[in-house]
Amino acid sequence: MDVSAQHEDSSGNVAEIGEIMQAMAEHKGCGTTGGSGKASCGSAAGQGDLPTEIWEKVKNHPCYSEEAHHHYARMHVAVAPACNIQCNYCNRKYDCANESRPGVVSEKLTPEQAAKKVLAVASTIPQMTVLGIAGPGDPLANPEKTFKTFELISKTAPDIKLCLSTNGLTLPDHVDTIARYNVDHVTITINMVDPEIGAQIYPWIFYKHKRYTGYEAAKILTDRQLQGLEMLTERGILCKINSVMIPGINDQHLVEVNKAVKSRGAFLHNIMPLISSPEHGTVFGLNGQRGPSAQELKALQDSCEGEMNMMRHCRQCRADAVGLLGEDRSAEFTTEKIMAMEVKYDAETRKAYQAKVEEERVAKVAAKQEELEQLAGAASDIKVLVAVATKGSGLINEHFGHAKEFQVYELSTSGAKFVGHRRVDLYCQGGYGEEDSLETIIRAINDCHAVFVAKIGGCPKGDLIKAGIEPVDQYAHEFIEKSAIAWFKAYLDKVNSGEIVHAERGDAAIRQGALISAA
Ligand code: CLF
Ligand code: SF4
Repeated sequence: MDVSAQHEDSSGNVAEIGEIMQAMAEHKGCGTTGGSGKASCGSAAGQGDLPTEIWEKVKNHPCYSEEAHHHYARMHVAVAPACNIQCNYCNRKYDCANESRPGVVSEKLTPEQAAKKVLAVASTIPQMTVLGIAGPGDPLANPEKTFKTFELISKTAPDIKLCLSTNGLTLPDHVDTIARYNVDHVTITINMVDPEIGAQIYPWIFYKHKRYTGYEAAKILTDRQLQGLEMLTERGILCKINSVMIPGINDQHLVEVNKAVKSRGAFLHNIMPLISSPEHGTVFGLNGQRGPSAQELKALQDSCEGEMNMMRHCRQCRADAVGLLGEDRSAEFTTEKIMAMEVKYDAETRKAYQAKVEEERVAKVAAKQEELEQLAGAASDIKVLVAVATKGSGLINEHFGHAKEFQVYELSTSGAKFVGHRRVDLYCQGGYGEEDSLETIIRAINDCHAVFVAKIGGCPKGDLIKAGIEPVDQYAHEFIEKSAIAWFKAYLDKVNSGEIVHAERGDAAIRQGALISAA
């Protein structure tokens, strides 16, 4: 790989982009974990961990920074309907499953409608910092619509970061255009680097006016994906790799994929679970191909973490998603509603709002550091998972019955580390608790020792305790990490004094099925 491109950092030093990309890929510590020096979720990297130029690019991108995803929102515009390959986990009736959960359909837009939508959302949600194009097909199989949209937005809202997600087949043909439009973040879905395995995932591709199948198709696809990745990283464009974990097909192989993309300068690797059920009408759904369990997914992510930054907070968003990751406000911004809206784009208001968000972030990190100091010197190999109900801002601020997902943190003497999230069915159905939902919630967080909530009723409390999961509401509306560390310290004290015996928990289920928009 030619990494001769150079740039100047904020201190005036000229650095090799290749060196910086390598430093990023090898980044293992996370200053925000209390300086334990232990490898941590790379996407949780803080200001002190990354070169200034890279930090500036990721600090308010909710996908490229785990920490930012509690505070900043992204939006997608569904301007790209066509696709040039077939994945066995995709049904073309729906959005591109490389980013979206299968079974989700987005409202398609023209570039002009998309530009108006971006301004409408940016005016309503000042913490929306990133515009992504991720489907419903492949953005680079629809290059005119994709780049026209970027062009319109870069003129009217230049403070919004541009982001793109692609299957990579035509990527090498578009790298110069991507750079020209200042698209600073590109995701490539890479599920294999071995065409034998690829042939089990991709039945065909359409390339240079010709259809290819089997090994030949997968060989072309992998070559083009890796070439595109190299070309982007040579230009200093941040690349994230999405991989779908398909047990029995590519689960072992993804370790090889991780090495291949790391060596080509990828910044972040996002291993997502296959979501597969017969009603999606996909090849994998119909042939009974299962997705991984929560433990299987975490074990693979953990095994790749020593190699490079791993993303664990992906929500497999729909192609017209709007809002914080994990919330879906797309129904507030339908074409009909947007066209009727009078939009006033005020960059200054957005800036002022974001300055307040930054203050909140600083307070959160300080609170965590303070709590971590209390844990300093504690020696224990115990690691536990806890689930958290949150509406955002890094706070425990959601009621158990209103949670549509739980965030999962791993607690150890190194601190609290975000390791994933679990989507669940709402427990509270307007005044009463839904017992069936409670069962699925318990299955979804069955690997957790405790669940942190702002509030919880007596019934679910009792059932959770019976299932061995401690409901914790004493930290309502406080910062997540600080509270979780305080709880963990008390847990260790109880174990050490013999008051309780630490026991491992079982596995948990990743919920299958499509996201149903709440709005
Ligand atoms: Fe969208 Fe993707 Fe950009 Fe993010 S999503 S194009 S990088 S702005 Fe993010 Fe959504 Fe996961 Fe994608 S959580 S599906 S990783
Ligand atoms: Fe479907 Fe996306 Fe694969 Fe195309 S690239 S077949 S839209 S999952």
